[in-house]
Amino acid sequence: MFKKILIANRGEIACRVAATARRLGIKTVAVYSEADANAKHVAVCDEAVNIGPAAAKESYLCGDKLIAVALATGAEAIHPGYGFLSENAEFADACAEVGLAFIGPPASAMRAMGSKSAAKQLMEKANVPLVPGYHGDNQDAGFLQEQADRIGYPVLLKASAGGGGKGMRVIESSEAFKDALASCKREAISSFGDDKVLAEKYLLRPRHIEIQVFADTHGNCIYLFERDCSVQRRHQKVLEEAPAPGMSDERRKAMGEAAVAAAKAVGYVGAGTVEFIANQDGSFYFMEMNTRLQVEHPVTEMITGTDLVEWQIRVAAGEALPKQQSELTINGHAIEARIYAENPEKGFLPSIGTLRHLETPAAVNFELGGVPGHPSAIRIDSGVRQGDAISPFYDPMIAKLIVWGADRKQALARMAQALAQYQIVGLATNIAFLKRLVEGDAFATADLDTGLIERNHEALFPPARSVPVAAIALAAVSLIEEEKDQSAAQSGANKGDPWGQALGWRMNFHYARKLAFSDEHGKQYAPMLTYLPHGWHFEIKGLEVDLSLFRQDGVDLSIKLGETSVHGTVRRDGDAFHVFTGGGHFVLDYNDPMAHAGESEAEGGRLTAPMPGKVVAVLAEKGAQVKKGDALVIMEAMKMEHTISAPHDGVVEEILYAVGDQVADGAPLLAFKTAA
Ligand code: MV4
Repeated sequence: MFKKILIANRGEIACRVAATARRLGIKTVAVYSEADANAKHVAVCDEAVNIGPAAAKESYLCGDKLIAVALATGAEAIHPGYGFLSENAEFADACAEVGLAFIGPPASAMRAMGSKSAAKQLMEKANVPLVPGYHGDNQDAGFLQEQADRIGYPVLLKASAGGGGKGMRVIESSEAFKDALASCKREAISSFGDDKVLAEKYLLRPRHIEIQVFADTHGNCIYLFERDCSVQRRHQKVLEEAPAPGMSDERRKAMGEAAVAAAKAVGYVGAGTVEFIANQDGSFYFMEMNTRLQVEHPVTEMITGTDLVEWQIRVAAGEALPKQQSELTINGHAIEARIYAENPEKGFLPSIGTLRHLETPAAVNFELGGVPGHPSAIRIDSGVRQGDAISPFYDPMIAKLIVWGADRKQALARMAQALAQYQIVGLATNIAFLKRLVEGDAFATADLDTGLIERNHEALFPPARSVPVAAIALAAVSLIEEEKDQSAAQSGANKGDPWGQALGWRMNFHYARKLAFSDEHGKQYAPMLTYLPHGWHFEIKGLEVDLSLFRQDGVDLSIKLGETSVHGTVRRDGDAFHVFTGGGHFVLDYNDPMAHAGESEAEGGRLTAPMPGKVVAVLAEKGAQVKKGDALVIMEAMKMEHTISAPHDGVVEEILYAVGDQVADGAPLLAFKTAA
């Protein structure tokens, strides 16, 4: 067994690998870019070495640097994680050349699965089922059209070198074939430098079902059942679960054996995933093989009681697989949700920023975990902690939330509950979206296919709703209590002395207060609170009730609102009150009447970045007189350009960024003064 390994990755997967290595008594070497000097993966490893600038091309993707660090630190093996160099055959070869074990498959297996069409030809020989189609070398337009006519429409054209949905065209009829082929080839050559395409029968409402396989160097190859990853958005997986709903034992065995045949056909060793596309009737076809450990591997670990990273390390060290096929069984059901720093309301644009507050359901549900003989109910794999930043350089995943239940229904309920307990302040997240997804009928009834999110768009993107009264009351109580504490502290009163506290607020505040909040959509809320001996009289929009605070533990408040008791957490971030209650997260901006006292009433303001991105053009100069609608700054985000224009006639007072600068979501781009 290895004594020391280098982890050639960052974020949650680097932490995941380090956790297993530690458990096995293997020392770990972390590598990090300049952007990651204080990252969690650096802290959890035994040693850490800087490998260069933030851009992955100059750090995490530099195979030669990684190998040099491994040799210098005395590591015997390199774990590549997923992404970066994990499926790079040249890197695996380079490791072997200097005597380092690559904790992954042989380079030859990666190469064999690298080309979609060549892989499909190999699979055909190995009797792995393929979608009816043509995946040969003949690229003559007339010949391909004959093939498409033979397959029958709709036909799907795919770039042979592609993957992840790029370079695909659905063709509905023979008449449409020629133009679609030309357009598909243009995209293929510009995206992959190779215009080879393959043609297949286009499946309607397919499911994505993948099989985890594992092979060792002793000739053993087994499958660890399936994962259903049908719930995707633009080819990004959103929810993954194991086992696949509706899977029969026979079908599971057939898919498992097909996956093992696929792995054996390319001399596979280590952890791999064979992806199938399945029809609603259960018929299935080989899509591709991922020659790495996958993001969603924890759901398989939870239902099989295995540690796949341990298996990877043992296999790379030459040991036989820890279990045989007959020793593996499925226990319960597991679901994974990927929690991302992204904004579903803004087309899922990444949200860059700092995790100012991070409360995970693991802490809340701690007592559920660790029951002897049972998998823990909740697992969180994350590479970030409170206070860490999500930077624009890497994937904006915050965490993987994985829950286990005795059955799917229980797992689903636990997922909804865990999402309701997740509290993040500082950046936009997809948590509310995930919650709607797991609570929606389509997912609950397992009506799965790759179009689920698009088909349920209305339910998943409901119109903005008003902030509930309970959340407004929590924010109001939190604000008033905080001011009371401050004024008590300022007047030197003893916090434990009720007279000191009472005097504190009686001297400083009116008998009644009207507060002004606004929500993220600009909607105004103006609750009025009148002091009573044991609380307040609370009025908002015609509703009048008594309100009292009956328990406060830091940011956790319990209030009585009329006859109902309400519990919640209120976290203040500047003027923003983040209220977490009833599984929802509401942001109320406090319009503090004192905060702007003394400032002039000057009309003017700042224009802010609508999303994180890069400034690609500055079209106005400092001091320029501009007309309403004039383009001032152009930003690029997600490969699209966004123009920031003058909101009124006025003067550009200051430009705060230059071309090439990276800007965070909401950052002021320029100071602008509206013409009088
Ligand atoms: C298909 C298909 C329908 N019919 N092939 C998309 C990515 C690539 N790995 C394969 N993909 C598809 N191939 C045939 N013959 C539909 C998809 C597809 C898809 C597949 C898996 C998961 C999500 C998907 C979303 C859209 C389309």
